[in-house]
Amino acid sequence: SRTKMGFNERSELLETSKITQKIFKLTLEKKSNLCVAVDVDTADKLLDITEKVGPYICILKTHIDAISGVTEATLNSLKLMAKQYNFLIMEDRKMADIGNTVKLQYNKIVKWADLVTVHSISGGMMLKGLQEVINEDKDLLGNRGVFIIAELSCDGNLISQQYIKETVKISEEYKDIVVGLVCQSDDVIPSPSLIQLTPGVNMKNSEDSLGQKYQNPSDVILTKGADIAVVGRGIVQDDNPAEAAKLYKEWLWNTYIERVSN
Ligand code: 6AU
Repeated sequence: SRTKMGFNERSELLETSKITQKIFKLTLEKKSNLCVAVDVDTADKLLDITEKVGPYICILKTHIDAISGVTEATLNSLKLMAKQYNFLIMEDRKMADIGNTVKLQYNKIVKWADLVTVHSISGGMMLKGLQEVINEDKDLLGNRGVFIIAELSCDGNLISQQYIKETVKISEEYKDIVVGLVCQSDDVIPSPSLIQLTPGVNMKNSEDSLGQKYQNPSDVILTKGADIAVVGRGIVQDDNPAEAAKLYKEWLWNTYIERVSN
């Protein structure tokens, strides 16, 4: 099964896309399957936290539209740090409009973010819009990818089993740009060539006041089947984000090693 296979073996599958291979390779080089959600409110904090967690992560996840004072220079610094510390940048925009609108939005994001999240609510034509943006520039081909939201971690969300099934179908139709699914259970991902990204991870809390549900790193890798785990406030709001990132990174990676060696 997918969860028993190592990232090495999965990256060598014929159907694994170039950008997915790049992610697998990076996790193995850094021994990190930690994605940090830098959910802060100013550009200064974004760069400060990124500098601290950079060495421990495979993906830096942003909600850039929630951050004040972000300029071209901020994005350039972010890109420089991504190079320096060897991680990818994902803008968690959760795009959800018609193909043409998504294309306009993505034209801006594609310049600085390696990865982007989308909802599948609009169907396959939205993915086609993104594909067109990527195909227009040969430097982007193989260097850009999409995670599709198949499940949400919060209480009361409206996603149904049917919606999940249809989402999985779309992910298989656009394999050259879809690197994986954002989901909460180990039976959603249809193929070992796709990556399971799972948020809702915290060592100290089991929920927040707005319906977010948390599990610890072991549970999320072993029970939920996450390949890469997303940690936000558990790291960003810690007194020592670098130390916290290191702790999460080691716990998550050791659990992944345990999972694939049994
Ligand atoms: O660890 P937290 O709760 O501070 O942050 C979790 C991060 C946030 C959410 O926008 C995001 O993960 N997220 C997502 C993603 C990654 O798409 C999906 C989901 O179901 N739940 C969730 O929390 O930046």
